[in-house]
Amino acid sequence: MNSPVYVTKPFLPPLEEFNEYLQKIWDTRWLTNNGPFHEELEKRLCEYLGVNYLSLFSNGTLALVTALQALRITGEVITTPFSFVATTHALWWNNIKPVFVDIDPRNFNLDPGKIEAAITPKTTAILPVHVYGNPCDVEKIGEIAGTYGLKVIYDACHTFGVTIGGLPVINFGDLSVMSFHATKVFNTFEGGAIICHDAATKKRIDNLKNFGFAGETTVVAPGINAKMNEVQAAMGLLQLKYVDRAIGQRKEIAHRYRELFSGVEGISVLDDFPGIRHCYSYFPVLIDPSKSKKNRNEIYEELKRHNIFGRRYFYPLISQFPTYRGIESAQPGRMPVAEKITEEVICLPIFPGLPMETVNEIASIIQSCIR
Ligand code: T4K
Repeated sequence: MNSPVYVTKPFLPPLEEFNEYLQKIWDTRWLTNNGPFHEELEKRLCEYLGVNYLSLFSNGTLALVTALQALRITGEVITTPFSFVATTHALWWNNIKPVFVDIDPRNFNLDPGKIEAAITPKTTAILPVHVYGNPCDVEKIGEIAGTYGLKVIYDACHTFGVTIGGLPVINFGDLSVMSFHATKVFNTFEGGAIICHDAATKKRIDNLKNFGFAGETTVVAPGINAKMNEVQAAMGLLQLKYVDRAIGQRKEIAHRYRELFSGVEGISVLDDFPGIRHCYSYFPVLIDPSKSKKNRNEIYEELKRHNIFGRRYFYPLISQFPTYRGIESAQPGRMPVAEKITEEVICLPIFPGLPMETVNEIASIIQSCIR
């Protein structure tokens, strides 16, 4: 490959269109703190995503930290080790103990069958992740939460416009948190959001992201500065115009990879799940070392030699990082599925504009490593 091919490449709208928005920002001198583009984007995203209440954030991590504060989560929270480290960091920033539970081999999400055994009197919530945009078993998780009186906050940072039987996945649970980082399906350079179910909760979240201010002279909580600015919001408004097309292109790429890998022993892919509208944010494949000439790490290196930069999302597991490995639930051998998947997974390049010839080439390099 002449120029590097990364796991993703942010979609950007035509610069002329963005300039029109910038001109308005220059004219009004309204740069942040609930500016007109911020207000419009909240409204437009609610419409697009099919939700009633959404608060924009400067990034997904601060949205996660704030979501936990908004519900006053304390003690222990059950979560997955198979995610980006920000999921667990958000607990740490709130002085909450993460309790890691294994994942389901079918979708790599928190395994609901293993949650109950991890509940203690200190457990207050469950923080699952819809990894790669594939929905968790929201019904079962909801049932467990109901039985034990736990809150559910979904890390929905990989989902955009994903639906289950026509219902937005981000409407399940008490809160859902999204990321609009540059590497995501829908990006505002950096950005994020919390989705909630009622106006009072939105108000609390909006206060928390603005230092805890509830009006000009009252501070009701030790909030943080996590506001989305007008340049980010303008980018979001423009991205909305193109996002369906972008998801369509991702879908074509995912389908092509699947075709190319179908029937190849040693490599497995996740298929589309029935009844789900996917957003194809990542394209993970698993390399079975017992059936492949080269293992995942060797394939990762081989791709790099061809100037192709897949990523081992999520390796190592969060529970294996030095900062978290001392926790009881993180001990080796306790999460056999996650420990296996993290050694076998590699996410391949997928983004709008990735040429199909490149997809073919990536698949053929991998196939030559397997047989
Ligand atoms: N929860 C979950 C489940 C998440 O996945 C994330 C973020 C969060 C929470 C937190 O949300 P944020 O606070 O980030 O909004 C990236 C992203 O930085 C991170 O947002 C994302 N998850 C994570 C899965 O991936 P890195 O360290 O892999 O990023 P980086 O800089 O290596 O970028 C990956 C590739 O993308 C590069 O090799 C090239 C390409 N790229 C990247 C950027 C930033 C571009 O072409 N242009 C760019 O501007 O973490």
